[in-house]
Amino acid sequence: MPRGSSDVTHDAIIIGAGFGGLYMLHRLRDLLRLRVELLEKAAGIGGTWFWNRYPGARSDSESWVYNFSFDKELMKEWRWSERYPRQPEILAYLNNFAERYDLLSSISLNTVVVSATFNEDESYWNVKTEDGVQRTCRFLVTALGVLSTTNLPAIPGIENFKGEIYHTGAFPENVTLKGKRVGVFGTGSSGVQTITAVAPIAEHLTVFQRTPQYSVPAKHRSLSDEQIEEIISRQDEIYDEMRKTNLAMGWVESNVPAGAVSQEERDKIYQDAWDAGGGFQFMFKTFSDVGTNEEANETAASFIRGKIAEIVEDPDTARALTPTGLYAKRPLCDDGYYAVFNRPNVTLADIKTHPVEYVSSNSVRTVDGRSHDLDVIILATGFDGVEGAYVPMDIRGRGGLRLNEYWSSGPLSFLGMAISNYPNLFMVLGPNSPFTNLIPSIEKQVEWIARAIAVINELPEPIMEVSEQAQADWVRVCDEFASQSVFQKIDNWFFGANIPGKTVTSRFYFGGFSRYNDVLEQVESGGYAGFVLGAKS
Ligand code: FAD
Ligand code: NA7
Repeated sequence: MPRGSSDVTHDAIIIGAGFGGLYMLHRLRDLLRLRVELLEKAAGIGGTWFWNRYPGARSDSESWVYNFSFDKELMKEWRWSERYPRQPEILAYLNNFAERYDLLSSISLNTVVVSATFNEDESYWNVKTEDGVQRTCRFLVTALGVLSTTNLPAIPGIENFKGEIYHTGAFPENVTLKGKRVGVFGTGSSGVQTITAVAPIAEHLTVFQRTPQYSVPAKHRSLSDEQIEEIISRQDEIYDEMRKTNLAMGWVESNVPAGAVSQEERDKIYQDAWDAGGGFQFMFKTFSDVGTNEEANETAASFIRGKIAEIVEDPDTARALTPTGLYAKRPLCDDGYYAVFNRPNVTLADIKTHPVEYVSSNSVRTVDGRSHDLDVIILATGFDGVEGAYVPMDIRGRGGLRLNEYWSSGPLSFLGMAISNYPNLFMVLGPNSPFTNLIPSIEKQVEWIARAIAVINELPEPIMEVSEQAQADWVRVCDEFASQSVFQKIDNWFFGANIPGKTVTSRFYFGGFSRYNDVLEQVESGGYAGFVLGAKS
């Protein structure tokens, strides 16, 4: 039993029941034997995979690396049915995980955390929920997700719309779109998946496109029993190899620059990647510098542009669908996205050229005088990413310092897990966490935090806080890696550029999974270098 535990209602409180929070609960409750409660605002567990029930929703990390690797038995037992798992299957996986470890008994659903205040005299956190209940804890772990606050943009007159209206990131169950006139705003990853799935069932689909996207085939396929057995037999190998990579995707990134081969050879490599499927593979497994060098990037971009011209039959539609700039948004993959626009029941409304004039009770009118009659509007307009879920919460650290103020020029963290002035607060996937397939990074962080908490609990004064210097150094490292990436050269949610008024700055560590793990090990083996341990102030 940790010292001081009798003074507080809980040893630890975790917020968020996605991959991060669920695993954290298991580590702290079952391995460290702490008194823990997990608070989740949704009516069910699953995080992203609870909320994103839109048609076509799935991961584009491959299923066999989009799961927990710490439980080798579970990895052998769970049989993913497809290469890229669909939302219901990921949700089923997480429900199974929660049942396996009896996690639900320690989770309070429909519980929104509204504030958390650090008591400096007694070194505990006071956590308040919307229903007015207060809990106190030594350790507060936020696992709020990087994509859990929906972006509802100001589309003129949208409040007039009398039909159904949904955001992909808060999509209800059992929505019927068959035979309806559906409009989709947004052509990012969620939009492309939604559009491709809705086109065959809607009476009519109108796609309101602001920025055209580069997308490559996903090449979805189901996994045969033999393939599943083969993957299971190679799990250790896959995860060992993953530790040497940047993206933790379960394959090795290319180390050959695009300029090192002839155009003929280059096009063959792009064609092979197009045939094999996968957005991240197309950007990172083909050549080493598509994500960093503008000339190399253009070779990939022009290859995709050529494909759009081949696929889309109507030249005006093809032109409107073709991006002209860098291939530098999150790489997308799809199930026949561009071909959707050859269907007679699909219209592309290019709202960059002809913006929305207003939305009426049953239609969207654009400035070229066209009126698009709709029964349903789907907003695939993205998220207030990374720290977006922290904003509505009133989190106060030392001296009552409000996190929203502390982060007013952009979020600060050390390793994406700790914030100076906020002792004993740990974040899973906080700002400036690694840009990877996220489950391996979540696992690393959860395990690191759990070991840190075990160490803190042995201290005479059980408290740990990162220094401002270590935090500033980490932010600088993140800035340096980001400046090498093409992602920073266009408007991107990774940097906060999708939300009007949000500070555009680094929000991910682009130094890679392997290097990140090395840093975590160094900090830990160096006695938590960069942290102050056991000092109240
Ligand atoms: P989340 O799953 O987002 O869980 C956070 C939880 O915190 C939510 O349930 C939320 O309700 C809760 N919460 C937030 N604020 C409060 C509060 N104040 N009080 C109580 N509860 C609160 N990642 C990949 O690596 N590969 C992919 O292919 C991929 N595909 C994606 C596709 C979509 C459509 C989306 C939206 C995301 C995708 N992601 C992908 C990212 C995905 O979010 C992560 O992989 C992972 O699921 C995040 O888990 P998490 O536990 O960190 O957060
Ligand atoms: P994204 O990638 O942020 O995409 C949002 C889309 O919505 C994008 O096409 C935006 O156009 C569009 N958008 C945003 N605001 C508007 C308005 N006001 N009008 C029209 N269109 C708008 O979000 P996703 O959900 O697709 O993907 C986020 C992550 O979730 C993704 O990386 C995956 O990991 C899963 P823009 O490009 O800004 O012009």
